[in-house]
Amino acid sequence: MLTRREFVRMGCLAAAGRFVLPSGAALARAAPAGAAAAAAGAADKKKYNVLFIAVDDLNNALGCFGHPVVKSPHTDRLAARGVAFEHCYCQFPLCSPSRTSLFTGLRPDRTRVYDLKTHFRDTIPDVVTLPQVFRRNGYFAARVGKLYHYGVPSDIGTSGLDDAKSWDEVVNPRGRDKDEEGKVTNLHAAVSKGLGAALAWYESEGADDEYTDAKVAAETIRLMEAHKDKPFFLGCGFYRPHVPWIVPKKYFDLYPAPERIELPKDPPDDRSDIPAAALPVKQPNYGFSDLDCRKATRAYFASISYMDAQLGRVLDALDRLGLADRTIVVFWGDNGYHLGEHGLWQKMSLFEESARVPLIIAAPGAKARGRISPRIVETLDLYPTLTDLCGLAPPDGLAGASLRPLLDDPAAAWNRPAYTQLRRGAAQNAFMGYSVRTERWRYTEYDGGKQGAELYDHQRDPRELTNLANEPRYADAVAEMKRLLPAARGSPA
Ligand SMILES: [Ca+2]
Ligand SMILES: [Ca+2]
Repeated sequence: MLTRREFVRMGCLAAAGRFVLPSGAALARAAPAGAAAAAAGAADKKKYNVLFIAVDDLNNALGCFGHPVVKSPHTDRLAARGVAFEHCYCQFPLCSPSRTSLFTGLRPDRTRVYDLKTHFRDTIPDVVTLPQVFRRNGYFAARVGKLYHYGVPSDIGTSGLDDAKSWDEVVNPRGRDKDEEGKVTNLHAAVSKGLGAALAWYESEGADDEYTDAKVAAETIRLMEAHKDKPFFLGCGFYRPHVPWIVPKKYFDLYPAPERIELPKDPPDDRSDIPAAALPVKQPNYGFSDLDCRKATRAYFASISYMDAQLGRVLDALDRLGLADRTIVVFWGDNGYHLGEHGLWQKMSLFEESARVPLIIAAPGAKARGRISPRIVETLDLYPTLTDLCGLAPPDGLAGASLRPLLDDPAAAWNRPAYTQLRRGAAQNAFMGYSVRTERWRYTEYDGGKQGAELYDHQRDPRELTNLANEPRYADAVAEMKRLLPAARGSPA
């Protein structure tokens, strides 16, 4: 008997022409132990290209993960070619700290980048980034759009907080959306929040190819065409679904009227067991009406579908150029995104919706196709994964692990937890929150527990509605998770 979610997931992958097993749990039972190790042993030393696709503020609302409403046919098509990780976590639910951790392979307490201003070349000047390793091995490395941090939408068209050592060439597209920022419906207009942090959208009238993400796709395709005959590491950084949600109207029209968009149905007392430090915004849903929340959700979904269509153009070009069988395609999000769970929006929480990000890896030569991995992985695992798949020597001290065994057997034995942290408060009053996620539990402590702790049982409570941290009968689980927590800080420098 399949759940609805599994059915949806099977349908979208089957539609893409791939056989898929119904769920990670079923895969775990079906996969013989040791298969992964044997497959991993057959290392292919061929030089693969890497197409590294970053998507800003994308959560797991995607067809390939069983979302009942969102239309993402091209992301689903990519998932059908490889392994989709439904439990991948960012190391810090904010653009710059997350991306810095991913590109250096180090945890935030090693990079010491916790905000949107600090550059890692000021804190760890000699670190060798992921694209740098490829450059040093003769690859052409280039970036189109947002790979390292930059402010969206303010820095669109600039290099933002880029790292010159990482790239041979950079392209900073700028599209019609930049010229239409004044036309948005802005729910935060009254509090004059910057447009990069406001819930704001516009059902634009332009053609698909006029917007920044279409130009990201076009420039990525141009670079693939120009460099198809030698190994490349090509970063393709999409901007949507980061706000402002300015995309063509036809993508809004893919979705039901706002009145029919569903909001999370949390119990009224949900917040009663949540420590204040866990909530980035105290007022539930910023005080916005249900209808406005539904409109915002619809605009987020429309932006996903627009980004997805641009991804489709890049994937088409990959096939047209005959690059698909020698290019590793990685598709990742830098942080999750709340759409009203616990009354929260956007990011900067340690709840599942903010800490979890989509990750899809389609690697030629890997054994699994169109499968979902239930294992717990981290975005900083991408660095050792790609050096492993491409046969390059990684620098010492990376915090992650190669996901290669899971690309051959998505349910292979895997016992690594995921860590996500954030910083609350300003200057002297700042403190950290650390969260550790295993397949069963999420445990979070703020200021070493002084500002609260949370334990959620994902076997019974995947929406994290009941905090068990103070329940005596869960003392053993709390103790076990506390034992894992110190590793969140990473190994000493
Ligand atoms: Ca982001
Ligand atoms: Ca609760």
